[in-house]
Formats: sequence, C-alpha cells, structure tokens
Amino acid sequence: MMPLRRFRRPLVAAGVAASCVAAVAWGCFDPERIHIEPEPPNDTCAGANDLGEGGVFAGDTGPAGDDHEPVAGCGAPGGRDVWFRFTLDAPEVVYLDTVDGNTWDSVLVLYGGTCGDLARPPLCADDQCPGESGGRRSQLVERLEAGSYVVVVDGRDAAAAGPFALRFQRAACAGAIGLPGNGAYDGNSMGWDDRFRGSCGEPGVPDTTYYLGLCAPREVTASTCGSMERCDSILTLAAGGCEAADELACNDDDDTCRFGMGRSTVTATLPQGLNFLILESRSPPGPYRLTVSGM
Ligand SMILES: [Ca+2]
Ligand SMILES: [Ca+2]
Ligand SMILES: [Ca+2]
Repeated sequence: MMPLRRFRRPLVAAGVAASCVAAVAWGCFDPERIHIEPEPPNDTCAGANDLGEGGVFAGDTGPAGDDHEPVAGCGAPGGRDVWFRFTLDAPEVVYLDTVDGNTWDSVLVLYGGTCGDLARPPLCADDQCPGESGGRRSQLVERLEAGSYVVVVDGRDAAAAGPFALRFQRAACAGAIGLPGNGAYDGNSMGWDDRFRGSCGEPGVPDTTYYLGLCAPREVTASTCGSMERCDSILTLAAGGCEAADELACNDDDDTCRFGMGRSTVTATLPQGLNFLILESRSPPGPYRLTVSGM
C-alpha cells in the first residue's frame, strides 16, 4: 500500500470525478488516477539547496509546503515555499531574481544566519521589474558581509505557486557602490586605490567600482561627460564580475564630449542579472559626476 503523505496540491487532477474533488477527503485518494508530486527536498530550511558559486536553479513551489511567512509589508501572508543557502568567506555583491518568464506572484526573502538562527529583519523583495514576467516577480541585489545566508522563494499568497528559475550571482568586488537606477551619481576620486585596468587604459590609474542589477538585457550607457567636473577618466562596463575578463566595453576619451578632453562615455548591451561599471580616474584626483542611462 502506498504510504500516506500530506497533500501539497489541491485534489484536482485529470480523471478525478467532480464529486470527489468537492469532497476533498482521503477516501477520494486513488493512487492510480492521481499523480502526486513529492515535496522537494528543499521544502524546509533543513533541506536548503546550496547555491554555491552561483547559477540558475530550477525549482517548483507547487508540491512544497508553506513553512515560512514573509514579513509584513513584503509578501505576507505568503504561500508555498522552498529554501536555499550560501556562504560568503568575504564581503561580496550578491544578486538574486525570479524574473524567469513565469508570472505567479513570487517573493524573495534573504536572511543572514543559519536554520534556527535566522537574523531578523530579513531583506525582502516582492514585486520588482515592472514590464518583465508580469511585474510580480522578485529581484534582490546587495553587498553582503562574510557569513552564512538563507534564501526563501515564497509565494505571495496561497494561490501563488509554481515552477521558477532562481538566478544567483556573486562577485567579490571590494567596496563596490550600488547603482539603483538611471541618474547622476556624484563622487570624488581622492584616495582611491588601483585595482582594475580596463583594456583601453594603462596601469596605475586608481579606480572605483559600481554594481547594477538588470531585470533583462539592456543597452546601458555611462558617462563622465559633463560641465561641472574635470575628470580625466576611463569607463569600463563588465558582466557578472569586476575582473578584466568580465569586460564588455571600455572607453578612455569621448572625443564627442563638448565639455572638454579626457571625459569618457561607454555603452554596452549588458545581460540580465549582476553587472559592473568601473571608473578609473587619472590624477589629480577630484570630484566627478557619473551619469547612467538605459538600465
Ligand atoms: Ca516549504
Ligand atoms: Ca511561505
Ligand atoms: Ca511578487
């Protein structure tokens, strides 16, 4: 005899009589007529999948149970959920999304700590990326300290469940600054170290790094061409990391900039997910304004 197991799905399946569905009783259970998916191993925190160094992780909350409640104001009361975990040995920039073409209303919740000792309040993302995957999916991009982390893919409510592809990326880009969207970002290159060299630059030019998360591939432009600064700069756009191997485009001097020599403008089509912009500034150091568009 087939062992009893908790129902994770409604008792509606092909071949089940309507009267039986209405009754929703164990007496209706016919293992030859109803296919019941087993709960996924990561249904609870104890079985959380290790996200390791990153990737796209396919899953399905449909057969899962509801073991986690999102915080008020971000996804509560929540629905069926599955669990993941990862560990950082040093500070890193981390990217997570469920922007995968599915349209059920997902919630992403990120805890510091381990099962049984989860730090609160968590980081939480409910509806990001308007215009992509129905606008109800979730995206998180954060610079995190070293430590253990737990991720929950939850539904917004009892009716929100189904297959998903969780995108997880991480990059050790020390001191990277977030670019939350298009706009102008002011800074000062005083005291910068030399950590990066764009293919269009030369050794010994100090730099700083920005990170940005994209809901879909985008043609992004960044520029130091402006009137208020004198910034002899080099700009590099990079996908997934901030190493030389990640470079997609590099510009030293934007000869079309009407504000003067040395300013830079770089454009590249960046992939969905985690991307970086590296600004190198030749001496003397000083203030600059970075403008970003296309995100
Ligand atoms: Ca669960
Ligand atoms: Ca839940
Ligand atoms: Ca959502």
